[in-house]
Amino acid sequence: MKIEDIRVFVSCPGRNFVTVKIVTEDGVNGLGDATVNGREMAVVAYLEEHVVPCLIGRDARMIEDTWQYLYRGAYWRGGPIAMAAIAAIDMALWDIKGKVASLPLYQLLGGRSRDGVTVYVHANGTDVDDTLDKADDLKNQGFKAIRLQSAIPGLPVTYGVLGDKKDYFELQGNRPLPPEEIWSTQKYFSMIEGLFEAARGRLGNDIHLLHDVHNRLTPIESARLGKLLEQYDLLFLEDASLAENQQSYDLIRAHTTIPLAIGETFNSVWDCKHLVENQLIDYIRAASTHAGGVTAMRRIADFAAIHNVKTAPHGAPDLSPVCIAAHMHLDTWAPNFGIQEFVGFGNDETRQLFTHEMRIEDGMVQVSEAPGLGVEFDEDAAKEYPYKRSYLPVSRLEDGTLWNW
Ligand code: GCO
Ligand code: MG
Repeated sequence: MKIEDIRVFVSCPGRNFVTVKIVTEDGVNGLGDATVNGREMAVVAYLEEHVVPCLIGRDARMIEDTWQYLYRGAYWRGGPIAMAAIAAIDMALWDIKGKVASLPLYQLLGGRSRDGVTVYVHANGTDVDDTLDKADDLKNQGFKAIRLQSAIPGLPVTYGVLGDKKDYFELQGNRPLPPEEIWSTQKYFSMIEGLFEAARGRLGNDIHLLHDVHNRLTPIESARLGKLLEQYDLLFLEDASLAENQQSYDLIRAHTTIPLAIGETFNSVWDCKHLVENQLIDYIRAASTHAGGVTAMRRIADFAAIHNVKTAPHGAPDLSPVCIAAHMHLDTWAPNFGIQEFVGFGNDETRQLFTHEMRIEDGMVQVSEAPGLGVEFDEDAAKEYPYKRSYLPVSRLEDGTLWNW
């Protein structure tokens, strides 16, 4: 079963998605997601110039060997661009294998381990009351876990807070140059405990609460935050501090029992090694698109399992429905699955380009039973939504110093 053609599409149904389609000589096709937010065209060049020519004519059934060929076989290993390219090829080959076997991906991985995929959704508001109004609404819709983010008083904008924008697509889809945002740790600390105190008062204890710091704190500040929020029983604290220096988490862990989660920008199992091996985190949040596809996610999940770490894959709107489907299959299978981040299946335009049968029931996503990933991509409709350059914002301290993402 030879690979006959590999096509790369960049479409912007509100925000950019890089989609790979592999076609075999037997006419079976598979889809992969290679979207790297704000760096989309770098992945396209990597794929078209350095990956596609090497794969034409290879056996589409050899998923593992193709993964090793692209990763181990390259002198310049790893990094987000190369790993997104490998990821998309890998997802598409798993999609093809599922279609050939007439089985949904989760069945190929080992079958179902649970009834459905419990998700955490986002409530973000312009102040504490607004955030909790939104959280209340999500709770009433049946969601069991909610991530709370509130605008920081005294700062002009807060990352991830929608303000007057109707959704993440409107917020993030059209920034031809990176906007600059201001961060103040002091102002953040003046509101964050109040948000969770009010949340427990209003939402009760029968709901999981989460919070994302987006790496804005130093390790000792994260330790302080963990201690402050411990009493509000968070499911986890996400991206408290950067883990470029993975030992930073030794320090955070030494001070607080708050469960810790990280990994949405990790590119391989090596990025998780110290954190997982030393049980410094409780949830690993790697994403299929950025860590090297289904093959890599399976390896990370198994590695995490033997160290009592659960999986909680990234689910932001810059992951296309192809990646979301891959996650739902992995989550349905992984024995050590924890929770899945979920922001819906995209705006109307995205749902027109990517069709699937995933559905939400009682705070859980039910994966599609269609063979492979269970997503179809409308190539013709995609032409109506061409690529538009768009960046994430840049963060500075109040004195102008460039700060962490
Ligand atoms: C999340 C993430 C996103 C990221 C985005 C960057 O947990 O949802 O932190 O908000 O910032 O995916 O591309
Ligand atoms: Mg995050």
